[in-house]
Amino acid sequence: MVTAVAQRLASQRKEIDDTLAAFALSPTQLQEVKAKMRVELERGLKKDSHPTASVKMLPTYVYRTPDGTERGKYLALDLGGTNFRVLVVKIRTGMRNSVRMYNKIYAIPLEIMQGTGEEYNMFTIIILYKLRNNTRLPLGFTFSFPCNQTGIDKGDLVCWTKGFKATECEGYDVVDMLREAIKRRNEFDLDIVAIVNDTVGTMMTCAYEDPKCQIGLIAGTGSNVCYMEEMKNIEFVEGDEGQMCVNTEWGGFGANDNIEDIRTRYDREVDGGSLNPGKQRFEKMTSGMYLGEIVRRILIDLTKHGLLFRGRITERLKTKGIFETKFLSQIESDRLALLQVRSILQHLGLDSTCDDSIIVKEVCGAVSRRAAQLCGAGMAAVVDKIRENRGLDNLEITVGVDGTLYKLHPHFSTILKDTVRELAPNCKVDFILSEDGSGKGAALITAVAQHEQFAWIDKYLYAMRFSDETLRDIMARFRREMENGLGRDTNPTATVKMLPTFVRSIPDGSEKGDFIALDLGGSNFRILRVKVSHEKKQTVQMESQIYETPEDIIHGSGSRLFDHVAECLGDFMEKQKIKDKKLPIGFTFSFPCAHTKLDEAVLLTWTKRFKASGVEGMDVVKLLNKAIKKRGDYDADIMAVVNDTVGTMMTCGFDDQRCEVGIIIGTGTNACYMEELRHIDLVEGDEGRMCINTEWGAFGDDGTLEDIRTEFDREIDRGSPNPGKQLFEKMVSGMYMGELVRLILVKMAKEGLLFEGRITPELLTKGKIETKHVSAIEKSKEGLTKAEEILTRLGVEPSEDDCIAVQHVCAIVSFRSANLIAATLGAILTRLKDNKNTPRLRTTVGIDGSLYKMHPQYARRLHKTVRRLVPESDVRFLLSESGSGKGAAMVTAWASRLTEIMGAENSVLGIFILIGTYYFKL
Ligand code: 0WK
Ligand code: 0WK
Ligand code: BGC
Ligand code: BGC
Repeated sequence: MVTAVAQRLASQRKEIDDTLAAFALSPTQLQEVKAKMRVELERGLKKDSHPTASVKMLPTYVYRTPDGTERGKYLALDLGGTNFRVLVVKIRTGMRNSVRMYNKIYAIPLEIMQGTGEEYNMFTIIILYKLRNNTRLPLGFTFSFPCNQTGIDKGDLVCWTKGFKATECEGYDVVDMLREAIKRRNEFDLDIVAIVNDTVGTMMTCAYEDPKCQIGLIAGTGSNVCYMEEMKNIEFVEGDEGQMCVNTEWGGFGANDNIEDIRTRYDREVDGGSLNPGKQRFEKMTSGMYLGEIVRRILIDLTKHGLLFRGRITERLKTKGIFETKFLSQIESDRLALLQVRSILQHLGLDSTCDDSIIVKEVCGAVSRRAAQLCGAGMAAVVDKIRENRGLDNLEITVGVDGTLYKLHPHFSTILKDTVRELAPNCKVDFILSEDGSGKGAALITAVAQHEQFAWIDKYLYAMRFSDETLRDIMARFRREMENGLGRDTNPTATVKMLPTFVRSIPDGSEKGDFIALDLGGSNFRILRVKVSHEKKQTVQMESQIYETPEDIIHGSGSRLFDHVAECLGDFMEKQKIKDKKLPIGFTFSFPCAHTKLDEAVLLTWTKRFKASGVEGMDVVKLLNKAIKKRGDYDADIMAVVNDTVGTMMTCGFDDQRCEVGIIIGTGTNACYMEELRHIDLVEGDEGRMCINTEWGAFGDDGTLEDIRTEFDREIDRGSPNPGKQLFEKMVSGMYMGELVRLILVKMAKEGLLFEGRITPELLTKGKIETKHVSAIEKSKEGLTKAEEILTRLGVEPSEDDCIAVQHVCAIVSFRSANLIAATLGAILTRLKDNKNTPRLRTTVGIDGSLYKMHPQYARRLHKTVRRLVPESDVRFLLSESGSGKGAAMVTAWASRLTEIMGAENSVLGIFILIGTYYFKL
């Protein structure tokens, strides 16, 4: 009896061993697998055999691993593994580990994975739409399927694998499909810069931490490897220099029946029952999508033979896919007692004995062990290839790994590593797990690609990109110009005129009254009524009206110009029913004026579009008073003339007492700040401060910026109403930025770099590209669409790449402007810091101007560069909401009080007030 039971058990044991023996690969067999894999790697690389190779060796157009220079913010899509993830990745340069990520995981319904291509694309878009605020970011698309790439952002899907089978996708460019679908939906724009395989994303993610990482392995739902191959070995891709990452797609290994000797009938059954029979044979022996299914089929077989579960095959056991690979990982875990194995089997509707559990564990072990060994053999082929590529006896290299099977299975990684060590003894191979997934890697590739994509433009316009070192040099140069302007001896020849404004402080809250403010010189001529009152707290009411300043007026005679101003003022006072009143007027006149006092300002030179004759060298207050007198229908008292920078500083100073700098970045550009009176040689007195109008627009008029001015800047200047003047302004301000871009595009088109060399009369027309177009093209969502619209209007029939390139050209030109202004502002800030002799400057900068306000990225770029150039400062940037009119009224209030005081000089009360004010104000 006993012998019969023992015999039965022994034969059962033998039957089980025989079944599992097919999964036990001998070292020889593994060596053979390694050798065959190696042959397939080579066949995949060769021009002739590539088309028929089972291991496809697909080029990825990724030429290097990260070098730490990558930076920027990117969107990443990660599709094809267990989860569909969307990420926003922020990469900062300098410290190697500075990558911030925000991600969201979405489940992909089966009906999408196996529906139509349209449905699958729509699904992707709906997810992206949820992130529409970020869609302006360049996108790196991790697409974990075999793609025939012809560029970093071009890839035809060779075939679906794993659980995907969406129709009308295979053979099509995945990026184009998504772009088309987005266009059709027309809800947001997307700049897909790169498509990468998950192995490549994983390699890049890990290489960011370990530069030795040159291989990416996925052991997850699917199985695949990529590595950095020598360009000269990739025969079907042009070029012999350097390296390119190759996506092996080793999942296809065996398609030419060369591993039939080790494939078991269970493998064939699984293949037969899969979505893609005959394909991905190696993957079906090694990856998480199939291991569970292999086990299930073995269990069925053993059960059929009465070797398991008392020969009872339950419905559930017959259910395909019921035995997931995660159960393997659980069952094989050493920490799991047999009882727990039984409860897993219970959960699968299998009533098992302890023996059953042991056998199931064995089966799982056999299947997963083989999978790990096969991957190890494949990996050994890859590392040996790399070692030989480099002509080394010994290779040290790192493999970046990801995938649930590798991460969750208790033994998979160890067996894999052991196999590699045995089969590639000359290679010391480290494995690092990708903590962050391939999304980070995709963002790094996007950063590199974007750099590459724009590298030719960056090279072309390298003269417009400045390192911080250059910016600091420009800062020092401007600082010197400031000192020249302030010095009595040097001022006459200084280019940066540092004009005293006779404004001695910012508002202190005591201002009150009813004023008129004229605001001339920016893009609009505005007249304002400003009422400052003190009920509970100081409040300001403003009413304003914008008036035309027609071309013929600003280019005509000075008297016509001031007649026009006087006429508009009359019209405004009419509408305000104050023609009978003589309200104090503050005149914002946005041009360089030499003041002798607040209400005496001689125009030094016209800038921007203004060219009215007979005004330069004249006191503009006198000219305006004369025009008003000539009318005789109302009386006015011009109490102060202020530059728009001063008006802006005063307007912002009304809300923030720390404000001591005013900047305009609009049609023109300029800055003022509060300087110590003792440093202003041209003005008497040493006590207190006075606001200086720097007129930084003229920086460089003496040639100090020739080394950074480009041919485009010179062309702008040549075509301007004031050649040789305002050279700094012409490099940075709104009046010229659009034209700068146009000139660059003309040259690039002439050299065939854009629009296939198409040059149209519109493109050749001065002023056809305005700065508002530059802002629109750099706008978040619809930037590229705007580019297409604007370029189409110029008749150049732009391609998608043309639009992206033009957007980058706009970015370079506007970035240069923000950087240069950050440098000159930096000089003012360091001067304020030195004046105050403080280790850390805390100050507020009031800003206005259409370029700063309208351009989507300008403010952020300016703030960032200023903080980098002047780290020892806390600078608040305060946008002037109400324009400089309010500020002009503040100055007028002060001027009026001064006049009152001067007027009362003769009266006793007057003297007391004078003393009082002196101590608290001046
Ligand atoms: C995480 C990566 C993803 C990859 C996945 C593979 O971010 O790109 O596809 O690993 O592992 P799986 O999810 O298929 O197990
Ligand atoms: C609005 C101010 C005005 C200034 C203008 C500059 O009220 O004084 O001249 O900003 O910006 P722009 O209009 O030249 O863009
Ligand atoms: C795909 C590969 C992918 C791998 C891992 C395979 O099915 O063909 O492109 O890298 O799965 O996700
Ligand atoms: C003028 C400045 C003015 C600036 C901004 C420049 O062209 O010279 O006085 O502040 O434009 O409007």
